[in-house]
Amino acid sequence: MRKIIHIDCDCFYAAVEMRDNPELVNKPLAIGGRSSRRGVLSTCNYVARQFGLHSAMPVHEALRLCPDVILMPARFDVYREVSQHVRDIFADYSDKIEPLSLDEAFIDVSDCTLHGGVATDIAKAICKRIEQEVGITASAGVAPNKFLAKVASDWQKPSGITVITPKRVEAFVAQLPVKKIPGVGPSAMKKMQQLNITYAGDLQQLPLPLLQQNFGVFGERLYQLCRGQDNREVKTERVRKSLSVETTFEYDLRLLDDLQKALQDLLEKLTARLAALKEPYVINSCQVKLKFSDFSQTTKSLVFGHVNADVFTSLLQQAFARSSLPVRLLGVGVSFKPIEPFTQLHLF
Ligand code: TTP
Ligand code: MG
Repeated sequence: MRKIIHIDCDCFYAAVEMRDNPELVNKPLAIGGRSSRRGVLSTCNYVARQFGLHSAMPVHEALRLCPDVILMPARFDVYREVSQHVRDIFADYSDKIEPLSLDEAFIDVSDCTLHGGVATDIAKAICKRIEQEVGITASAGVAPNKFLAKVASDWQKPSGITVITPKRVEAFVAQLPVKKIPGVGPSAMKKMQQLNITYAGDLQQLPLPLLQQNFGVFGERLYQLCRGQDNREVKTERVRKSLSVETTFEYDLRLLDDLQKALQDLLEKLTARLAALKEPYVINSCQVKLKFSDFSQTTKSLVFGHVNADVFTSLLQQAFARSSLPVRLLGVGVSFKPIEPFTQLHLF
């Protein structure tokens, strides 16, 4: 029995904009729109959703429903960076992580021993850390498989954690509207209506051949999904190219001394994370990242093959000298050399 967590950040692009400009928090906000070529919203915050706005809505319709909506252009570079930060948090709990997009991922925590191995507590910890360390909120689904975990993360958005224990699976799918099943689009929904089917529980009454007759190859999958069954593994990402850890301080730090203390903690964490890596690696370079109180950031790196405190201290000093502002975030990381088959032989 697997323990799968699906995490999906709440109104992701809009959440990042609200984080960086808190004045937007209680106002209707949409991303995309005028600036995007297709003239549709990428997403909008939950205030805007109360007016009926949603992703992929044409701008003119959004403005008709909510004339006061604030339209902002997307800042993909920032979203990618935030996404990486969220993924770095996941990596503390498992190395079986399958990102589906910038703001969502499956995490297989079957082997995680943190929080007593209790998947619900791990999900709570992850969501709390995303809020505290990244400054946005996420929702989580906890279940014995990917299908149920994904449906669950959407169940109580925003900031909701929904748990479907193995015991609850049967009752959960009985009342699960079929339109919530991934893959059931408008044409499948039309068929469902013709067959008088509303819930996954209704679908269970149909024998496999009838499902195949009505839904083609998707029929067999539906047969499993409506019973809450899904055997798919969490597929981990390709080759890892880098590893980093960072921390956002409760109060911005002004003194190099204080940063150096924080650096030692981070290096310990980095070393532990490296030691826990299952795949072989060769370090190519070391990097220090600083984010200042105005959110500007700088990185300083050096081609060097080990995690060495003196090297990181020197990188920190050079990065710190680049600004007179206090520091809100410190990060340390290493990048890996691609491993040739020949080198790999030696490592194994
Ligand atoms: P979603 O997770 O689908 O949406 P969301 O995070 O904005 O809101 P929710 O709280 O419901 O999860 O998508 C993640 C991001 O992907 C979203 O912030 C913007 C982008 N996106 C688009 O650009 N176009 C789209 O049609 C959708 C659905 C998302
Ligand atoms: Mg989302």
